[in-house]
Amino acid sequence: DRGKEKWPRGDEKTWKDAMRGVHSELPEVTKSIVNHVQTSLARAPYNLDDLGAYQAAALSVRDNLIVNWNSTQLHYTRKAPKRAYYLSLEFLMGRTLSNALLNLGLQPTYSTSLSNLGFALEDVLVQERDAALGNGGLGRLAACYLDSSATQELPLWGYGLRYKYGIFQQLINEHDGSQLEAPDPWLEHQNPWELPRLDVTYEIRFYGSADRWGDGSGRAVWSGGQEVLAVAYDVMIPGYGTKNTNNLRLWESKPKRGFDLQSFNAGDYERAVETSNSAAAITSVLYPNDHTVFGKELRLKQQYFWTAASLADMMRRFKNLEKPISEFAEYNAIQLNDTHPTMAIVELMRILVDEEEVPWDQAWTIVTNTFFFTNHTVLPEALEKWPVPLMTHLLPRHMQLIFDINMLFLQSVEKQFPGDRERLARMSLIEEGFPQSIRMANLAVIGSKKVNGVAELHSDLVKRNLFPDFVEFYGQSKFANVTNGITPRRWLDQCNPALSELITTTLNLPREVWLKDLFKLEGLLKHVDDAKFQQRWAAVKRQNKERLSNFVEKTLGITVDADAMFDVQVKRLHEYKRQTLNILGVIHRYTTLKSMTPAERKKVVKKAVFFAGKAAPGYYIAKLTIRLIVNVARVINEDPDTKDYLTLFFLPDYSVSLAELLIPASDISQHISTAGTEASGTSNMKFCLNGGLLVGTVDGANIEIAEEVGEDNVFFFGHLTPDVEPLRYQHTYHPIPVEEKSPALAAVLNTVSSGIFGADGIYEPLLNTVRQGDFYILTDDFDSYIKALEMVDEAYADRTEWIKKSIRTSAKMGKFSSDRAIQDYAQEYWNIESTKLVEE
Ligand code: B1H
Repeated sequence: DRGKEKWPRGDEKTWKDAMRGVHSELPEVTKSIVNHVQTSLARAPYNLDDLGAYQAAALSVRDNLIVNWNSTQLHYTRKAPKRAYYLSLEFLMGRTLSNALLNLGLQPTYSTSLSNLGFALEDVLVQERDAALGNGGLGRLAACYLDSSATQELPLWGYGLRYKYGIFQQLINEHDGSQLEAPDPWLEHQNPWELPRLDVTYEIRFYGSADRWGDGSGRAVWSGGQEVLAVAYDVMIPGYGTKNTNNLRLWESKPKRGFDLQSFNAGDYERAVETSNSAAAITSVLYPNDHTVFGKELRLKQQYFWTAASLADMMRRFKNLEKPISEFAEYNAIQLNDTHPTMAIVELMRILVDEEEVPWDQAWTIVTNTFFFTNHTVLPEALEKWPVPLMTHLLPRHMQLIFDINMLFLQSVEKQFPGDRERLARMSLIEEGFPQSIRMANLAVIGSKKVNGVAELHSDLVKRNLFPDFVEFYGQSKFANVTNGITPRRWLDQCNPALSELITTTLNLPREVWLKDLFKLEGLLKHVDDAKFQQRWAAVKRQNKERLSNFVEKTLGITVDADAMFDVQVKRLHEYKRQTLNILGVIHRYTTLKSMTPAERKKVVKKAVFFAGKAAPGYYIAKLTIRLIVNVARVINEDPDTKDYLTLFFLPDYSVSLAELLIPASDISQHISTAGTEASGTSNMKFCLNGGLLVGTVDGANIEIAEEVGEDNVFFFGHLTPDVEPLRYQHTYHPIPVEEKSPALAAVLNTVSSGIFGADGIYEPLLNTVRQGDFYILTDDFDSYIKALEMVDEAYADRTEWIKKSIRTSAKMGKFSSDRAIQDYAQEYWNIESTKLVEE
């Protein structure tokens, strides 16, 4: 409604002075915002709404970023340090304006200026759409690493794709509670944070034929086929408390000019238009299948298009240094974010061997000194394998190179382990079958200098279960660990300003200090017994719970009691993450409450349970889980016997912005994957940093969190990783009925089957994943899960003890800053150094 108010919305004199240019007393920022309203937006200040105010403020902030960005790039060019490149198919950036304001130290200025013009900064900030070019943890990790490397003044660029459509928007069908997907046209209202570089383009070839020189050099000529243009868009990445502003370069595909001429000349207009559509299709949409790969041609096209453009760009930059090609790896380190960019290894070989005429062995040495590979999952369905016929058709020269790389590699294996044919078959880049396929993980391992997992346990499993042969072949030292991290700028200061303020006053340190050195949080420990501080700490949590309650009331129309314990599980829907275990636990709590007398119920801790997360559009079981959650919520929230004690919410369309609202409001969050399946998890770190406690399995980074905060501050349950395989074996070959293993769980399954959350057996396929096979061992973990939740209730009943746990947890999160993680990569892997932009 405020948007419809007539001009002047703020202080009339401020607007008029700014417009007339009689404004010596006005802050520059006010002038700049008004100027952008009038010129860039071509709008009169009359009827300017919050969206207009956002756009003008963003453009004005962008002016500052551009200056810093330009100086930083010039500084890097002049200094010519070794650079690192982070190749990721996903960058889940979220909103930018609030982050840019924080990093530039301009938040107070813009807040005042906007307020003089009649706008509240917080209303303006929420106008921005999330940049959601990612699925989940892997993409958000890339975004946190960009923030940290700019903050640490490291010469690092990100390379990705500029998808026209990011992750789909999730809607919930009002009728049956199921997930619906809608496109995410995030670029609809122009994106002020990117700089189109229409002059930075590369031609990327597909198809055609590859002819070997036949001189024994291994060289070939690749020609014909189809060429597509890659156009650069640069996203500015400001560091916190520094002028250094790094770059994220995203490629957009478009048809090459004259590319369709042949078809036009042949009079086949329709075909010409069709091909040009197919060029644009490459960067049209982000694949929404977190953890699952399908071997689609378009996905391989995306991967090659992106890695080829990025390498061409790096090569051009390197050539400007006028160094011999043999020094490539002394100036460039390339981090592969999972196997998705593995084609970069082959493409660099192609450039070196075919174009630069570097002898094969020397080229391979350069390649294996340039690349570093991070694995993010041990789930077999996420291990990329491309069919040989597809690769041969789409990238014939690369297929030859892969065969050559493989042959030489297997020869070296044979030399070390003579006559071990099974070993050769396991280690080969080619998996036999009909058709044969290419094991991208094996290629990433042999083409990289180092391989790392993302938490201690995970890195161990990578060595033991994924690549044991390669560990034997190369030795232990090629395989290492870098535990993931999160940026405390977004995940504390921005999303929880009240807590940030309290920490600053309590530590008696400028926030610039502890936000750059998160270990400083340990200083909170000496205040843990201070009753005043405890009260303030609790008040901040309470305020954040109310903020979330207001949001839920606005979006779902249901009121939430902020006195209740807020229990949150938010992440992609996946069987291994076991949202099913959680919802079955909720039903157990519900039936238990139902069986109590009113007097007994009054003694139970009140609880509000929140779920959010997207399911891959083709993942039937995950979608069925959402449906169950939504329909259980509809029953529970209406039940007069229980609704004062237990409520349940599925918040649609989980996003970075929604996480920023949910995480600070959580008392307890759930990270309950089957042991050994969640590589790290990063939201666990975010919840703890914001003073939420954690109930979880002994998995991923949960383990290291417990090491930091002490096991008495974490609610662990469930079987350990070494138990899982034998239990699965038992489920397959000697199944024990659920009724015997866990009568409580059997009762819950029967409740769902009885139809009170929807009849006609719609949930049977989901229930059967537990009753039969039970790959994720819910029956084995259910009882200890329920016990852990009882312990949570007990602990929560003692408010003071709980608050102390909360303070202790937050105080020990230093290790999980992405600043620590990125320093680890910079020093132990990339060998790059900070280079501060100094004022001219
Ligand atoms: C993670 C993925 C992933 N691991 C394939 N693997 C994808 C794999 O579209 N694809 O093909 C997309 C994503 N994502 C996550 O990475 C892990 O599950 C988390 O445990 C981890 O915290 C995160 C960051 O390392």
